[in-house]
Amino acid sequence: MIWNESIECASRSTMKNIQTVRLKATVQRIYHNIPYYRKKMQEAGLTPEHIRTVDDLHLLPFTTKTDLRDSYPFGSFTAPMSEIVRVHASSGTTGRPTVVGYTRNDIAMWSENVTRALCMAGVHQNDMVQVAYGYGLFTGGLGLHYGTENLGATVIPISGGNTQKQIQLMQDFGSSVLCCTPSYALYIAEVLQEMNITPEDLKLRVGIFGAEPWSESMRHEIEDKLHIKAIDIYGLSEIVGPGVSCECEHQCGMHVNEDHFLPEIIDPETLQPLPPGEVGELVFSTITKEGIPLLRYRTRDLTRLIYDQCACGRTLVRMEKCKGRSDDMLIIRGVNVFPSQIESILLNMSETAPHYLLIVEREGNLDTLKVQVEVNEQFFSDEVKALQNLAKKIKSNIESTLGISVTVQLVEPKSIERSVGKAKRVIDKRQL
Ligand code: DLL
Repeated sequence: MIWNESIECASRSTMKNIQTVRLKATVQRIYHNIPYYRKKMQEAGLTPEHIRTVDDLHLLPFTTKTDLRDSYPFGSFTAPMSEIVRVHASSGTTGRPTVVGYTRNDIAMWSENVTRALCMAGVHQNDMVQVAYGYGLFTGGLGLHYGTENLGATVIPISGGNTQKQIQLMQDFGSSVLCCTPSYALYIAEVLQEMNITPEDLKLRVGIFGAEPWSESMRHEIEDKLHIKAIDIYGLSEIVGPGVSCECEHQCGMHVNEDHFLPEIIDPETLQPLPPGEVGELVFSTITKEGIPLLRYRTRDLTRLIYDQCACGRTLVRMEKCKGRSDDMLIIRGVNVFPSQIESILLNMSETAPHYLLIVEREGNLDTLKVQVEVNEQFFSDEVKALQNLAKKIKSNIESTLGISVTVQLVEPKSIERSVGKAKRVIDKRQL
């Protein structure tokens, strides 16, 4: 089912007209309410009148996380506090959190987008949706919650953690949809196995997974273990939370709700827009938000946009699965390394479990990369020689892909810490 067919299947020219009207209104709103952005526009010699169509978007200055931090907590809001009905915040790893305020209309707009995402994933009113994303300042739990209610399906607001109880409710309530991070989905699969419960004992059909990068190999792993269709959902608190984009049942890129969020791809070095189809940094402008609209917000996420028509009939532009973040990219001895590349190699080997940790250190002037990976149960009981050979094989697979030397440390099954939210896969000791 397509939730909002007239928008989701609109022609490019209709979409551009909608975007133009909304972008112009947003530029006015921000110019007249946010001093730091007005200053940036003035420095670029711009007034709102210079933005005549959506094609003029590239003229506008960028907004960055630093702008939001500097205006902490409410300095980027363009609606009076009397109209703000909710705040969320992203913790971030350094510095102050980023605070996002929603008006009543913003909450309705967010729910509409999450409902579209659920329909893209093949969820319908009769579904029982277990929301195992965290509830609270993090947008995952409440975002999926409101979208599910808006669709008319049943929501189980269990939040993250307490895995045995998650599984018990899945059995007792017959949950058909699971929403959580992909790393938590894998952990749930592991606990199911320990409890001797098979996917056939459950009614799970669809998983809606996001909030962290995950590879195609990880998708296959989850689909095989839980016997579900694993759908990728994307979003960030600064823009709205989950539901900025989501895959449809064809699983070939996430449809961006571009009547609300305008995507662009730029070269993170030169900051120039890149031609359609090229990989670069994703930038979003919100064009309907009232609480905290943002123009050209740099997400740091790396992906590409796909403008071809999708088999589902939606014309909404798609963004490819994120390759990682420009600030997650490790530069090891001058070579760019994405954790997702290593993840794919490990997941394609039958002897290893999908749990790993990358540890980067500096010895003298030389960067070193250690890959800790869990060996799966059946293989671990094998002889030492076989383990040594396995470590060699992993090392050579990684080295031939990345072109740098690594050390591989095999660790016992279940020894790498599991997460119920976003997984931490990299420890970069060089920054300490
Ligand atoms: O993670 C919102 C969300 C909740 C999305 C639930 C999907 C599901 P933040 O905590 O602000 O918001 O983190 C946003 O997480 O810039 C990406 O780097 C990463 N991210 C989110 N979804 C995906 C995804 C939520 N599907 C940051 N694939 C973003 C890869 C993702 N990375």
